[in-house]
Amino acid sequence: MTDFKRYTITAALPYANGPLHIGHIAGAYLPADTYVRYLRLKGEDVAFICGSDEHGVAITLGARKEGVTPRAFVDKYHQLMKKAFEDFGIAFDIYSRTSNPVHYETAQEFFKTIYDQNLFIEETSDQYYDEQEGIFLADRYIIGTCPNCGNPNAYGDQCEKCGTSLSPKQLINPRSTVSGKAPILKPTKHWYFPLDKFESWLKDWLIEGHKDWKTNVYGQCKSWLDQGLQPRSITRDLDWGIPVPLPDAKGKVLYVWFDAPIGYISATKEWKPNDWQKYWKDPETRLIHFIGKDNIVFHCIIFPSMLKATGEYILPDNVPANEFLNLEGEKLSTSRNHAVWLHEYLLDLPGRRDELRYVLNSISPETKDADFTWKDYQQKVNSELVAILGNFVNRVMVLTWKYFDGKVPSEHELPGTDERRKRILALYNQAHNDLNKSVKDMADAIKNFRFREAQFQMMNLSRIGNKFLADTEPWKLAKEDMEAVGCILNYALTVVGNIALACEPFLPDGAASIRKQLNSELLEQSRKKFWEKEELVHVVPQHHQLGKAELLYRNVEDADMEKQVARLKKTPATTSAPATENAIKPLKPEIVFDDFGKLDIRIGTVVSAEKMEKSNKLLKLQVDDGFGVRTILSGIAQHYTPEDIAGKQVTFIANLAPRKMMGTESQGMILMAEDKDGKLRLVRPIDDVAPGSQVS
Ligand code: B3M
Ligand code: ZN
Repeated sequence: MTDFKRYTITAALPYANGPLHIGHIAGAYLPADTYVRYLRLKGEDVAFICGSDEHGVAITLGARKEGVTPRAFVDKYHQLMKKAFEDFGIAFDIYSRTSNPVHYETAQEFFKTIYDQNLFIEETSDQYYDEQEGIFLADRYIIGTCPNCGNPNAYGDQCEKCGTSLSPKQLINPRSTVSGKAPILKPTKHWYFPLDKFESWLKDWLIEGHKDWKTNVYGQCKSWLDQGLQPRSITRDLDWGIPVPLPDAKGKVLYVWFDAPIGYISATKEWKPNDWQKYWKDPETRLIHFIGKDNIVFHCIIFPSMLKATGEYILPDNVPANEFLNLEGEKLSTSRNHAVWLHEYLLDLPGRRDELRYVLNSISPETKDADFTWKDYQQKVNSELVAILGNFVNRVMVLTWKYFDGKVPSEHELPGTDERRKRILALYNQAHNDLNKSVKDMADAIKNFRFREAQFQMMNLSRIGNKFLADTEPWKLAKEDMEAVGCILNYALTVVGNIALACEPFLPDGAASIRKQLNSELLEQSRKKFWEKEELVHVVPQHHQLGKAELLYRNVEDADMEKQVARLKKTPATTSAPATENAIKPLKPEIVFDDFGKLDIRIGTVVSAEKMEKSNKLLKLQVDDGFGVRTILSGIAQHYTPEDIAGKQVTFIANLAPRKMMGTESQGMILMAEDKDGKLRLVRPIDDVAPGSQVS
């Protein structure tokens, strides 16, 4: 990694059209916050920027639904989100909003800078217009049938079912979402940003220059660029938004996706009015955008082109976008109230912020969509946070109080050569090596935006600590060798101190509690050294008086979880599910032919099938693959009996790395189609073919 002088870290500006839920947190804010905490601990100069996105049709439509003005609407949700972020402890340097005057100025200036270079295309064209309401119908004001997948309720800017980005004219049978009427066409003037002119530059900068980006991000960008870019309209006929700063543009405002990312810059200005430029204009500043996957093109293609067009700003060095989080096996949905709302969580489960951070980090949708369940939450808290980390810290504290009145025992080499002491020394050496390795791995994972892995390595410190105690058994030595007990606990306290340092980016409340218990100023002083050297540091001086032991984490009770699950089942009376939602999953990002070519898909004949012992999901199949018979385990026991499937032809992936499940190796994967109600059905040829036939 190149050395940078400072960091500008942004997290997507959430629309001020509803409260925050755990999907938002897992997607952008928690990874950003964890990363920023890490940078600050290292002593880096960081600007951590966010704010509410208050423009666009998401706002005007929401306000209309609630029967209030857009201004009142964004005021309400801005306050709600700001407070929830604060209460949850997301440590932004500033949480601004795009209706601020400084943002209006900044966005208009930005527009003018590009306009003055004659880059925009000005064009009058026919656009859909709702005669009854007297408004032009852009983006979400218009719905119709998606030309790509046939979804009858695709929006004018995007089909949410297949993910295709659309323009209103592509919709079949368009109608206004306001009046429900079919629109007429009416001429109107707009300004277009010539994305096509940036295509070859983007190929150089992004496709050639940023192969280091996450594959989900890089792949989406590549597929956009492969399809070729077109000019994009950056203005709208709306009465809510930032006026286009030109004399002949009455009634026109900037398109929300033009102004919103500029909001990062305006927020920085608001934070540091006299010193903001270095965070945006100095090439030694590293700009990183944390976002969810639905914002990738805007942050990787459109905004960088806008920045480039001005010639004044630095470009993002990385955009570690996350995939989506589901809840209890279903898509999170605001309209169906299928969500865990952050402000409600904080009210219902007070004093438990670390738990949510921990669970969301450990299932972070970094490479694929992930699922949050309350059962898993309880399990992770009780058997990991409480039983591993909390338990280790507590044991060490309690033992030190018991044997040494809470004073750190003397620090000395363990003298003597008898077998027992030699064994303790060997265990100490082993633990020390393992701990240092975990610290290194943790830091490496953070640097590469792999927070799941990083948190796992952080937890390893407690795992290793627990093992060290279990192996050395200081409580058994207490009668005969107090010197050895002292050595063991002295080292265990060092581990506790280093855990306090290591867990700060992930579990800030737990870290504060350990600091209080250890009561050592050295902890604060060693922070930077720990994160710079990425190895254990000296943190608890001998004879130092510890604070009182307190429990770090508490078990989550069944009753707490039941209450949360019951909450989910309640659908609010005011809203009903819109017609656009159904069980068909959105299309995955486009792939190239080579990606497909890597799969070896074949037809085989099931020679025999049986239930796997002790599993109610798996069937064990013997499949004739043309070369011989291979064993494939398939999770279809609830959908087919062994008799149903024996003798049938199946489609399977023949070159998937073998995987062991319940002690048996599975040599491939049977392909299934999942019905709307979750039922699995075999995929197989209409006519029998020879076993081993390749599917292409
Ligand atoms: N408000 C979209 C979203 O919330 C949008 C992000 C803007 S980031 C500049 O998904
Ligand atoms: Zn579609």
